[in-house]
Amino acid sequence: MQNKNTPTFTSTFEQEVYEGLTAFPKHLSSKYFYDEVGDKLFQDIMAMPEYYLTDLEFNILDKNKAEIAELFGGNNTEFSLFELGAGDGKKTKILLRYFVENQISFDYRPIDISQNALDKLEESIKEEIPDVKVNTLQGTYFDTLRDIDKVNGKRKVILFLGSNMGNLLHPQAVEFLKNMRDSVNAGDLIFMGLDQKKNPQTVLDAYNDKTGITEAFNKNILARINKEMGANFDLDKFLHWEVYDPETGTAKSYLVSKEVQNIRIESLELKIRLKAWETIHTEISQKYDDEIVEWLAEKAGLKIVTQFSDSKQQYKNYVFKK
Ligand code: AVJ
Repeated sequence: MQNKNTPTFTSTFEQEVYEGLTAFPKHLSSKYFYDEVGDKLFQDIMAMPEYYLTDLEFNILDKNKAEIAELFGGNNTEFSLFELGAGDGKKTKILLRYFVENQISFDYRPIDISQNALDKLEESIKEEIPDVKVNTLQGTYFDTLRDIDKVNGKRKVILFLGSNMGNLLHPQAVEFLKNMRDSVNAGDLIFMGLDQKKNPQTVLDAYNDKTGITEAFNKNILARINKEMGANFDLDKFLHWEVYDPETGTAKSYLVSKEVQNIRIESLELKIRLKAWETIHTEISQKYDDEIVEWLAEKAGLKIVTQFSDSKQQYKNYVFKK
């Protein structure tokens, strides 16, 4: 509902910023971390020693590529490999390369909201693994997932790597998995990376690096609001604050205002006041265990086919079917 004080929004980003910053407590969605600067910062995060997730998943894929290839279809079943939010495809390329070298029949269909990211990915695959048939699909996961259902014939395998589902609260994750379930047929597979509960210090360090890369990443949402909505956030007046609850497995990121601040957001015609030490919640990064994953899968009507893990069970790739 719109009253005379709410401006007309020109994007969901604007609408969600308005709603999040006029709510109590304040919040902003981590999906808005990612513009060109944010993408670059996330690349830097993946390269940090503290951010263990990327290396663990890379090694799990590398170690198990033969078994994964067999599971996806081997030399008998032709399949389409879809990927949600492929990024630079560094991890996926391990599989793509192995599939090509072993004459496995498949095509690769990365899905991303950013056409620019897809173009870069396609170009790099054409250069590094030219034998891969690539078809990029631009759009949001959910809309595109629905479109996936229109692709008939071949078996569908959906990749969702990097513990990206961890940005969702459990009820949202169940909705997400239900959407996945609705976009696959019997015999199709969903291959998903989910970071596991572990030493809480290890988790905390991954989201609180001393070099300040994660801090810059978290604050990039304010930088975007400054740039795109004519706001005047002073990034230095916020602390990057990370907490991890080892009971629930939820890591939460905040921006904490170090002093009283009056902020103007021009295109929203909005003025907000932050008290000293007031928080803006920006992200959750959920850590899982088998019980949580089994519960989520069950609620979404999915079955766990198998799982792959590192030797210390710090990260897992689960395979689901309908
Ligand atoms: C891309 C959502 C998996 O939550 O671990 C990295 C994003 N945030 N450092 C994560 C992120 C802070 C990342 N995901």
